[in-house]
Amino acid sequence: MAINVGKAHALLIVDVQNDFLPGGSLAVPNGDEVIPVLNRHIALARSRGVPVFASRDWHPIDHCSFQAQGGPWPPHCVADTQGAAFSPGLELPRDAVIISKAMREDADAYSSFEGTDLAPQLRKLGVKQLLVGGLATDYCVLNTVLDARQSGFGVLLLADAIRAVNVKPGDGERAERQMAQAGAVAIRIEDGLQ
Ligand code: VGL
Ligand code: ZN
Repeated sequence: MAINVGKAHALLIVDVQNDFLPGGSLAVPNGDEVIPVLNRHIALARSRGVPVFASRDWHPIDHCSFQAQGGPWPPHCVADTQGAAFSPGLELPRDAVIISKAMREDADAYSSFEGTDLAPQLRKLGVKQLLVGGLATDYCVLNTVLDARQSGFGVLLLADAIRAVNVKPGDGERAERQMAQAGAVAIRIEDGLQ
């Protein structure tokens, strides 16, 4: 299954931030394993002139999703902290478009489309299909992919460049099934994107 990457594609890297990586406050198990795979996709995207988008969870210090406010999560990805920074190992191009989300204290947003201008930016560039990878499979990747499909974008899910939190065992696999049901096509690096 050779897949030609080019016009009408964009690469969307979801939340590859220090707090979601080993040692971070909300570490996704093996989250760091997505980085070398994503770097290969970044290199391919750059060689084809494919735009690269990177979303980030960008919370205020008293965000409603934090346990102190009754939310489910430890504090993570507080805006302008080291924990919210992209992994230094991720080779983001200088002209990558950064999409910040969940910036309001009273609302969470797992999807990179929610409360952002991602969809209009993609449409303006003529993007029809997204290559999506990052963290975490069962939260922000899942919701981003479902919104992408609802917004009419095709999705190639980079299945070897995602990892799950798995609060409940099997959450990641369930999320992958849900994305497939919504029409996302799972691909792996060995499928030979070119
Ligand atoms: C995420 C939990 C809380 C994610 C963000 O990026 O998947 N997960 N906030
Ligand atoms: Zn969050």
